[in-house]
Amino acid sequence: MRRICFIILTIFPFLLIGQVEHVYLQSKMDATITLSDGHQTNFWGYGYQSTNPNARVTLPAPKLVFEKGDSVVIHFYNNSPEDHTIHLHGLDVNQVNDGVPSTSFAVGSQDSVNYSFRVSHTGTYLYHCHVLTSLHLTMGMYGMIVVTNGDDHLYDGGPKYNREFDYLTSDMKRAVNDNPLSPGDFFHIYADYFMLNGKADQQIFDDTTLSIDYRPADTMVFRIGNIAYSCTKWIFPDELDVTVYQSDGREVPVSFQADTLMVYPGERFTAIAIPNGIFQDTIEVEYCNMSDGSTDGVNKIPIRLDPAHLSLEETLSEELNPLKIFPNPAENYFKVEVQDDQSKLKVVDMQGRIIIQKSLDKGIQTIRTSDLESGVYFVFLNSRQTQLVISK
Ligand SMILES: [Cu+2]
Repeated sequence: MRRICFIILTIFPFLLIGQVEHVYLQSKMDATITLSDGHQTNFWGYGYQSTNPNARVTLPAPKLVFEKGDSVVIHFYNNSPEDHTIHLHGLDVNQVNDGVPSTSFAVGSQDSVNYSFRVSHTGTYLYHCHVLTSLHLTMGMYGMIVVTNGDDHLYDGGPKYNREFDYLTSDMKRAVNDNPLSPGDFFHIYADYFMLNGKADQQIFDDTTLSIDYRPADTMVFRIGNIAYSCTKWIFPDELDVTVYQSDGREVPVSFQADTLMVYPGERFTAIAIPNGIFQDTIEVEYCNMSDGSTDGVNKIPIRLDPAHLSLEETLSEELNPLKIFPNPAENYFKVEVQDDQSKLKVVDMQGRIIIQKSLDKGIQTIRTSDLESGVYFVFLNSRQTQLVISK
């Protein structure tokens, strides 16, 4: 009877509060990953449970997305020969569901357990294995957890957004991943390979889910988590206004603008980014060694105007005539390809006044528009013409 009362008291709040979300994860230790230089190495990880025995685990693990107020049950099957856990990093869970083996329990080979908790705060969180943590982290057992407000606000009364970009930085010591059965002194991991959502270097440019194709009216949320041994320094371009609203799953007392943002191991930030011009650039992420502060690696996230936005402009322009200018909308300059020496270029405003008049030689020429006010203009190059939008 006492046991039944205990179960009712434990289970009942879950039935009452919010949606109950069930997630089915498994762990495996037989996966491989191709690094940015083509080298193939091993990783261990989490993936969704599947009836397919060849189902893969991923690096990072699947991103788990919940809504504030949800009750969550993670059904975890350890489909590997060693112990693992799921530590719910930063979430408000009780001790038995926290995945630290010494204070809750380890999950043995081929065992299944449930982790139950309620997500009470919006924000950016992590999960990772907490068995021999340094070894199991370099091997890849981590993922991100996002708790949304269930609408287009960051949190009740917080800013609205229309785009979301989630970035999890991590690293590995390649020699350990190459030979995890002889990890050596794995209490002293010195990472030498640095990742963003499991990708590095050119792989990031090749992955369209990582690059940022913005539209001028976008308000983007950046969710940034760091599960690396290194601290990371995020350097944002001038044309991006970045404001930090949440740190480690709580609203900061006063939101603050950030040109750069340091994210230490285990830290998470949620920020809003708004483009303040038309530009093409990168966000630079430096990986800094926690022992001596040296920069051991750099990854870059490309950011540019949505090509769909550009091609629409270009398509409209093409229908009228073949003159192309770039960028358009422009701020302080645009570029035009001139086919003949001594070509005549004119920029005319909506009232028909000639604002710029030049003779240009063959080649790609840059036309300064710093003196032009925001608005619509026409650009004539000899007999061809197109529309120019100045946006400042
Ligand atoms: Cu593990």
